[in-house]
Amino acid sequence: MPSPLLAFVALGSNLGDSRNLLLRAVNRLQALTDHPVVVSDLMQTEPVDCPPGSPPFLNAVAAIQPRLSETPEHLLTSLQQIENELGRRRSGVQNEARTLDLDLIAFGTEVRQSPVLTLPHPRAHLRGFVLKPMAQIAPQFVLPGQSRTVQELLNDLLP
Ligand code: PH2
Ligand code: MG
Ligand code: MG
Repeated sequence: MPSPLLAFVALGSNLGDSRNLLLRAVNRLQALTDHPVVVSDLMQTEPVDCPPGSPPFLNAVAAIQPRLSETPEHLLTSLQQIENELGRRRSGVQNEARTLDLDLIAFGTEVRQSPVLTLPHPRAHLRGFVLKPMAQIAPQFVLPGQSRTVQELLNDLLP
């Protein structure tokens, strides 16, 4: 069997009841696909590039098998809708504490460079808080444009 096309979504929260918010977000992701969502453990991580004093994050990565009609742009819109419905408010401060952040990391082999969407996520391959949970569910996945697997990228980050 050829491997199915998968989209990867990074989940993050460092405001409010983060565990509950991430679990509710996973439930909402399940409504976007006809196949079971695969989710990593929820992992507590230190804030990276956030304002001083930012609370720790709870992060996870989910893999979904998009419906045949699904596009990266439409999936992104659905993710933003879930963020908003679960209480995301934006003040304009970069990387401020947030109830829920849903980032589209990859959509199969799709590559995008548009004002609304960059695929794969431009910093995913550098971020332990993405690579560690992603390595749990898709260690052999190669992000488009990378030559190393997610597990290898994670190993490179570890001391
Ligand atoms: N998200 C960011 C910036 N920094 N740090 C951690 N640990 N987890 C995140 O999800 C995160 C971050 C931008 O969205
Ligand atoms: Mg983010
Ligand atoms: Mg985001």
